Amino acid sequence: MLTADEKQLVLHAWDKVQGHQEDFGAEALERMFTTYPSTKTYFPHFDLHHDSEQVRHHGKKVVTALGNAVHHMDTLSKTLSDLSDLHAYNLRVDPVNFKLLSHCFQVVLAVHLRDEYTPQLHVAFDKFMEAVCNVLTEKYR
Ligand code: HNI
Repeated sequence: MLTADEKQLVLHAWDKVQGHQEDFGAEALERMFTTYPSTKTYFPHFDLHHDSEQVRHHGKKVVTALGNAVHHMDTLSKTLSDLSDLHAYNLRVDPVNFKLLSHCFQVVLAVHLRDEYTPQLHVAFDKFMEAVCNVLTEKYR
């Protein structure tokens, strides 16, 4: 559970992501595909090369969904219900992969926010991503 202060930290930090959804999302995906190549198996229909339009477009969708979650942290299950259905019933992404993307997205934040990505923001963001991933995998069984 995020404390009220942690929620504020995440919400405030999101101002820095605003406007960079596509860049940050594409970078997080590229890091995930490069560092954990098995994640590429879910995207056989994508061009996964650097700067691929498909990856950029998908990255924007993922980060936009995260932004929606940031703004509805108290109702995450409801907010992410459709995405939870999609990942559990249609895509069947093995839940271990969510931690990998979550880690890669945090690396992107650390790289771009630099000194502003404090240990306090790091823990708050980690808890937020864990909450999102829990919702996205809660319908698996
Ligand atoms: Ni995920 C589609 C959000 C983790 C594989 N995913 C989406 C879409 C969003 C999304 C948004 C687009 C839905 C739509 O078009 O209606 N995915 C998220 C979020 C996370 C996440 C917020 C975790 C933080 N997805 C993952 C992971 C994998 C993954 C870890 C696999 C490694 N997602 C997919 C695939 C699709 C997808 C595959 C369909 C892509 C396509 O367009 O064909």
